Amino acid sequence: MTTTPTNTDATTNASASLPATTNTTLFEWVGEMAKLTQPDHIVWCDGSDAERRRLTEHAVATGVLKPLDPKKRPGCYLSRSSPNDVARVEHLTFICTPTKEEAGPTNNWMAPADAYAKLGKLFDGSMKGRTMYVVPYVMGPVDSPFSKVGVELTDSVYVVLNMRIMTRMGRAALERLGDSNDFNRGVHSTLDLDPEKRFICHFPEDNTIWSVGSGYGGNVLLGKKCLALRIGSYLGKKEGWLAEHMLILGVESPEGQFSYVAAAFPSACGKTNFAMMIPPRRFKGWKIWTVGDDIAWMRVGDDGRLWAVNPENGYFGVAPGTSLKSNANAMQTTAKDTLFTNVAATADGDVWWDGIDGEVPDELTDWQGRPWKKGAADKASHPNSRFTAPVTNNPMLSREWDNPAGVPISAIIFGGRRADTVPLVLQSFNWLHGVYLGATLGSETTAAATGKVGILRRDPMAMLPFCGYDMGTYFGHWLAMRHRIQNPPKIFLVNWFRKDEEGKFVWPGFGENVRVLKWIVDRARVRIGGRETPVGWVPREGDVDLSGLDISAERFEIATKVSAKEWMKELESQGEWLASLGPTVPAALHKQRELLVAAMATHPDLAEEG
Ligand code: OXD
Ligand code: MN
Repeated sequence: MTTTPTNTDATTNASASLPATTNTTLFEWVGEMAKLTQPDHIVWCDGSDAERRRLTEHAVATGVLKPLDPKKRPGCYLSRSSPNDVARVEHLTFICTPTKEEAGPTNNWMAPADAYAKLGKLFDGSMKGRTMYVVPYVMGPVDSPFSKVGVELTDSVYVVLNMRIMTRMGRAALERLGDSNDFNRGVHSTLDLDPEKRFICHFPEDNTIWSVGSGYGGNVLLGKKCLALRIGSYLGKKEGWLAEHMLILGVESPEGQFSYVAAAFPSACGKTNFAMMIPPRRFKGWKIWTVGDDIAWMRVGDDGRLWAVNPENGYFGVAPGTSLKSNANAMQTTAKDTLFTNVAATADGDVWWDGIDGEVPDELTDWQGRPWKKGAADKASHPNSRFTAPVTNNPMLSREWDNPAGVPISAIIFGGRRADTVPLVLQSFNWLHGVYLGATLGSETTAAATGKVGILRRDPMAMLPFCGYDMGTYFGHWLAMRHRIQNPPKIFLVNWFRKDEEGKFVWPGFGENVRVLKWIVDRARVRIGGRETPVGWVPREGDVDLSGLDISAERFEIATKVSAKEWMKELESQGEWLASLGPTVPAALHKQRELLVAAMATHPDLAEEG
């Protein structure tokens, strides 16, 4: 079945716009999917401004988007999702590899034939009376060998407009694809948003993603979590690179020296804020440049170093908590040409969310479009409300962000939210130990995420919901990468969230984290000291520049303390975690743990701490 490049598609009776390609594999697939979903119209997206204006007008006319005040938020719109469709749905997300073992114990699995049959039934006629948009896109700089092409077929104009911000979308993608059949095949149909008919299925062997029954970001903007991470990690294993849930930033020293780091934090640990961090005034001359805030694709360069690109073109960030204090660059980034989802609206045509600067207004329209009064029990903005903003709005966007070669990574940082045990910063002894720190990464839940506070959830490399294959095999791939990287980045663990005995945060966080980042970069360049502990290197008091910061030597010691007692407990829990992942966890990681236990067990502190 082919869709021919004519104005009426002979095979489906759908009217079709003219595609700018002669790729017959692509036509055949679009035709096949159109035959299944039966749209009234097929629109090939070209990514032009005229198209954006036309689709935005259509979205406004049909109530999908609400324009905001053009003076307060030029080019900005608000969208409200169905109240039952406000977040990623991990329990409805499946990896459809031929065997369950390939998906591993941390993923939901469905046999590919069963998944195609089940979702095929849901897709059958699902676009009747609707338009199918053909959205070609590139993840990564258009001319980069790192990059991948995807095509998403969707019946949601909201998806098209978001994909236009989040990816390099349209004609450039078709040009890059040419006549190749190497593209990700994504199909998305909104259906009636019944959660019983909601599935996000990944077919790594077919480079295919099928998503039904949702209209929410992470489930339907298929380039992001689905392609760039789940399918990406699978391709990375196959092709010898890494697709990671990591921000990428550049640190510029007062002397103008640049160092690049990649960092993985589980959701809700302030990744976007870290990627856009503004150093405190006392750290004059230091600048942080954002390369990416969520995903890093990393390959070994000809020089034997690890090079990273950000495959995305926009930020799909959590709005609540974003303010001038926590992230002034994000505030500027979202000042124009931004799509907001599920935030509250003010009477004068602006947006509002919990934690934004200024007084809470007396009255708002809440994220469900209902009148809201100050002091009401329900939140006006949904805790997972979002902004979709182009990277080019970011005043601190790295000039390297679109470099086809990427940026050379000097340090990899893993971080979580831990009230105890994990020091402010810890440097691994070597790559294997660093991979161990990533594999056992954990973070404590916040109320926003689960309703329960302080439960430790292991989230290896922050990839638990995003690894497209078996976790133990993924660790093996990380270890194997060491043999390809002659000059590997140093690996660190950080924790901004340690508390004292009274439950107060020990470290001020936010922009002050640049002090830790400086130590990390200096360690990576082997030009600053540290103290060796049985579980890694930590800074001594004089190693971190604390000038102008009101933190006593005692508190810095609490922040960087490695307690033998806490670590013995931690190592035991890490052992249980690794065991729970089954037989594919590399023996080297188990051995690494045994070494750490042995080193800790003989540590004199253990006796002292009692
Ligand atoms: C995200 C996430 O939305 O990690 O980026 O949950
Ligand atoms: Mn993320």
